[in-house]
Amino acid sequence: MTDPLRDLSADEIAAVRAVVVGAGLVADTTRFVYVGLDEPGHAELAAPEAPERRARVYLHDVTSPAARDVTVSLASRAVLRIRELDATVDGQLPVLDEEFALVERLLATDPDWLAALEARKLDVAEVRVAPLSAGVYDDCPGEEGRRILRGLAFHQPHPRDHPWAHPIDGLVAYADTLNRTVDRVIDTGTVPIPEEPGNFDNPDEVGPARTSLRPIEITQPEGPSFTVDADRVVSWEGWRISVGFDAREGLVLRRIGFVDGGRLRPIIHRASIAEMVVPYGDPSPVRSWQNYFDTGEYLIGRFANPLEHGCDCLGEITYLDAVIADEAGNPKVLPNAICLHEEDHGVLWKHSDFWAGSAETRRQRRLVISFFTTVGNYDYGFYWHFSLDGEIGLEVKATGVVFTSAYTPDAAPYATEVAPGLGAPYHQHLFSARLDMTVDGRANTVDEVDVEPVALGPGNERGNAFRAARTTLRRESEAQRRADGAAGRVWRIRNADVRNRLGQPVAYELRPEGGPLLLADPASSIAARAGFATRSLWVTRYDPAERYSAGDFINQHAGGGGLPAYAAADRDIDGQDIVVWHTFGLTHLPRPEDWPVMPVGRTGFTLRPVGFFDRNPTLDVPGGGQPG
Ligand SMILES: [Cu+2]
Repeated sequence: MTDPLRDLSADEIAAVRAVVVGAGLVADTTRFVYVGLDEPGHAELAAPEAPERRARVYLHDVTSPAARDVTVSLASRAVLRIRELDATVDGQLPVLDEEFALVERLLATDPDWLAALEARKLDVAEVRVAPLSAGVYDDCPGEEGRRILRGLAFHQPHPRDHPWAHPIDGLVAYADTLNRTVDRVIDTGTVPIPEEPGNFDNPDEVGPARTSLRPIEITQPEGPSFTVDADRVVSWEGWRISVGFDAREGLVLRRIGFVDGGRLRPIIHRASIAEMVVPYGDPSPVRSWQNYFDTGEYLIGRFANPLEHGCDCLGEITYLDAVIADEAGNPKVLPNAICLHEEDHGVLWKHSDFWAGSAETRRQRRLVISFFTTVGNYDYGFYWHFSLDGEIGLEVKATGVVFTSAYTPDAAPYATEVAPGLGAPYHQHLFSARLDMTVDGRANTVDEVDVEPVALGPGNERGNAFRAARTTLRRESEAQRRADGAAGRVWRIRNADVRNRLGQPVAYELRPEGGPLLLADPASSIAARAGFATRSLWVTRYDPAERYSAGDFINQHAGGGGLPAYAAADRDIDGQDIVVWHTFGLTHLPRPEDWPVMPVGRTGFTLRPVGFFDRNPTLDVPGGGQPG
């Protein structure tokens, strides 16, 4: 049987388009904002008959407020459901590709905008405008129900110049992309434009390339140790992982399991980054609205980079293409979007024994499944790691160009001067991992485990005692937790019905980095819109409709959706089919070293087996450096 969870094929995307067109839902002005698999839920997958193959389609009209969330059956070639979206309640569908250039074009003929540029002695032809999601603000009256993007401007003196080096501060414009009008131009006064260029790709500016680096070659003469089958199931050293890709979430890994004692043991049914947000911390009136939900507002998957061998990935690489829909609803191949490779990861275990005279070392390896995406000024790499010892990790790499401002005394508490007169406002990159857990089955329970000292007294006369305090999170209201590095806090996802040889419940442990959560005030607009980012951990009862951490529709949505709404039901999560959601991220105080292009900053989390195996599962890894 073909995999019911496989990505939509190019043929299926074409069929979805034909069904939607046949149903009369598509005019010349209709755009396919998103087309993706409407995944069969757990109950459907468990049923004896094969689940219905469905797609979900977001349709937007570029000339009217009509927006639809459509479900299509590929089996019956029919529209199953149409949800008409109400912009005043649901907000707007994600930002379109074609809107990226639109804001700049609308502004180029606006008298107020031209006057503001004139006052700064700037030629409009040399001014680039970043098309930025608007958010929802009480002090922007009249925007409700309309499709708004805000624009911040940069000077580009020549076509190869990186405009980020030359922010035109004190100026912002709000545009209505549906009515193609400029709502407001706010000019708080001329601020000197930083002049030093930031062209990291120009040898005349950065100097000649160093010649001291000698080649590193990674060779695997017998090829990698993994295989990928026709359904994109990767098999590697016990691991089984189905690799999927979605225009919104990017990489989606499904049915992650480990073959142990000849038996495939499930661990995670589905893992993805269900949302991410980049809130900025500068209260300047021209940019205090800056918050980008790169996943829900821009759809990071569709901007996946074509990866290049020798640059993005080194060694023996397997690339997979991804297929998404373009804005006309036609299939579009993203070549080399996904990279698979196996890498050496230092020492796995080692011991030289004083008594037994043994001296053994084994090397760690990991399987890496990754993709890179570019959203505006930033580039993000998402690297899932699977190790020989059963550990799962996600490392997110943030690189690219920091968003910039003019560096002024007012900005000083909220930005770093990264080049003369050039500021980089403080901001956060907060990610939400959705982990549909199936540790040896669907019935899972989460325990919070802290280490805590024991008071000196009877039974602890020397005061050396400390213990692990376990608290079972029994309901959704109890499962909205913050990381606590000082307590070594972890969350153990266990299966109470399955025990290891020691009688302990089998478990995987989520180990957070414990960086800052959302720093914006709880009463702020962004705190309502990014409620997920106010907690490190959420656990919810599985519901196939609960897919996205900030809700289905994010762009200009007033907030309250996603995790806070899902968890409001306060369902029982003890020994149930549960989903674990983890917020993690970077709080970025830019450095001069982050300019003019930022060395990769890293964040992520790990999931580690705890009593999942009966003992160290890597005793059979051969020594001597290389097998054979
Ligand atoms: Cu950053």
